[in-house]
Amino acid sequence: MLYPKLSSSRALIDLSGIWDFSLHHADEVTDADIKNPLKDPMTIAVPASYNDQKEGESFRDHYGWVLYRRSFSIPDCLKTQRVVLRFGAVTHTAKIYLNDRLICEHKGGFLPFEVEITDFLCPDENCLTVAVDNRINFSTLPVGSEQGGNMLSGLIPDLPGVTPKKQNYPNFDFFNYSGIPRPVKIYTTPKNYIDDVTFSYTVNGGTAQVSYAIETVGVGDVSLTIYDEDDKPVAVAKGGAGTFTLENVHLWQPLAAYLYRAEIKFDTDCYTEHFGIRTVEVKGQTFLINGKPFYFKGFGKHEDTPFRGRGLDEVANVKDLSLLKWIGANSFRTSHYPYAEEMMLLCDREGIVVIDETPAVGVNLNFGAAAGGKPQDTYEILRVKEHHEEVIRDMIARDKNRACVVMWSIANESDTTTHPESALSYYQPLYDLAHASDPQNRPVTIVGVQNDFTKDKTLPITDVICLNRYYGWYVYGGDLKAAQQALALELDYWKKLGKPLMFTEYGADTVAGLHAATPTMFTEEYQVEFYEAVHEVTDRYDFFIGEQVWNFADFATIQGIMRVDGNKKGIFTRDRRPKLAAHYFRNRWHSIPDFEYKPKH
Ligand code: GCB
Repeated sequence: MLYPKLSSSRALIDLSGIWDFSLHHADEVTDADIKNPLKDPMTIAVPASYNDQKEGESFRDHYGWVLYRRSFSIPDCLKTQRVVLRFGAVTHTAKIYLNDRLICEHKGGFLPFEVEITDFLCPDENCLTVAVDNRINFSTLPVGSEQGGNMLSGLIPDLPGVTPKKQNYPNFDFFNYSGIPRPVKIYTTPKNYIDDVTFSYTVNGGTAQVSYAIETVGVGDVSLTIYDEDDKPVAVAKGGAGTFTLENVHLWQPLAAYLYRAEIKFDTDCYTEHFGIRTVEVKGQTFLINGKPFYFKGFGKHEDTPFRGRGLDEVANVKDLSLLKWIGANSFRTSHYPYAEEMMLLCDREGIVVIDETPAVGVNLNFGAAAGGKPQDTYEILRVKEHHEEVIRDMIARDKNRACVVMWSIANESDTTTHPESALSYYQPLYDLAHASDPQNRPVTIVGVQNDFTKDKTLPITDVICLNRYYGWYVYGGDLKAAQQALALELDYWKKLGKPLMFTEYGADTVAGLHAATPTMFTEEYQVEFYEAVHEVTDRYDFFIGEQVWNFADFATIQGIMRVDGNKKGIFTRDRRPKLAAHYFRNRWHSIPDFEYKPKH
């Protein structure tokens, strides 16, 4: 799906601003709810999660539907065009009404969707209502517990006469921020229009052979001109699909981005797509970018800032990438859902390497909120398979042209060891689907939870073994010697598989400002010693090709006895102040090259 852009043939109207808003207390939204005026509407800012915009527990933790409403008019000069309403994301389920008529529904809180509204428009004012449901359960991604109990506090007791508040029970460790977190836009196109653009390529020496496919609707001729960063035309092509050659190709490199600009024309429509050229390949136990062994230095992140929750915050995005560079990092993972397109475009421009993750988190009924009692077969009980296929396809369709994306993560911390065969038969087709959906055929991974790895049949099918490991925190907390021994045992095991391995998470909760001469858990000194201890081990293994720390910054979670005002594993605080460990990493990462750290040369 194309990102909406202004061009000589397309207009773009941003509906960001203050909308009317109300909490809805019934299980369903009816036609009458839509036809009647909102009861005592509140003001709410879009785009942003709503939860932290007003006070009160019943507001922040609201369970179920909310209604957003605003009016708009379309300028007369655009009325001969095709008009499209587009949502960057609505979390988690959306029903879109225009002038009281249901025009679109969407499930899944982290990917864009759009609907053509040309024929539904009124001549003057139009009334747009967006109903949003934040309920999570066994059929949603991320997964919510249906048994009650949250990730961090275990099961809620069921006692006669006690009525616990109605709430979501996330089977994941981040706050269930809800609403309209990404921009709502209207764009127009001519009646004959460009619908999608895809690039893939091979690089041989200094020459790139680029294949392209332009999807169009209507009748007309397609042509494209490619410009370099000096605005010089370097290739032209005609027809809806084909190839062109780029001589002396300027590659997109980590931290040295280079983007070509494709000006695409179809009949009277024009669209501009920027794209970088770089190759990615897993070879033996190395991860090659542009043919050279790359070492991942960076973080798992969250879209999480004060007041906005998970709402698009472009200032925070720019700042975060600046801090990434300051600390010597080169990459991050979009844990645990696809991030806003604006962030992906920014990473393409800034040369930041991205592992792009679906919202498949909590696919694990023997861990967290859903755990309790005897071991269960997650894949027999959950009802997420089709939706999981959908988010893989949609994420790849959205981000396929982004040079910054070097690997797809199709899930975080699924249960792969309680019923190893069930997990394998669930994931093998999804892994194949991800490969088949990607025109650039990037590596595909499934991020593994700390478990009895010797039983795991799923992780070994992936291209890079990505592990979340908490030796020295959840396992052997406060005993870093034992943590090192256990970690070495595990790395010795994986080494024999013949694939590259990296950490996609490792970390220790740390309260900023808490110090101790003799380090203990939660102090800033312990966080530094934790990382020193882990690196002493991982640096010994050549097949260990990357370290992504958990987490870039402290972030909001549901309340629970394991979290003091959120998850505190950040290397930065939530307001982006460095903890002691940030200076440790700055030292370490600026002395580790992006390429050829492993295997050591
Ligand atoms: C994990 C999860 C992440 C949590 C983290 C933690 O393994 O993938 O979502 O926040 O552990 O801090 O416990």
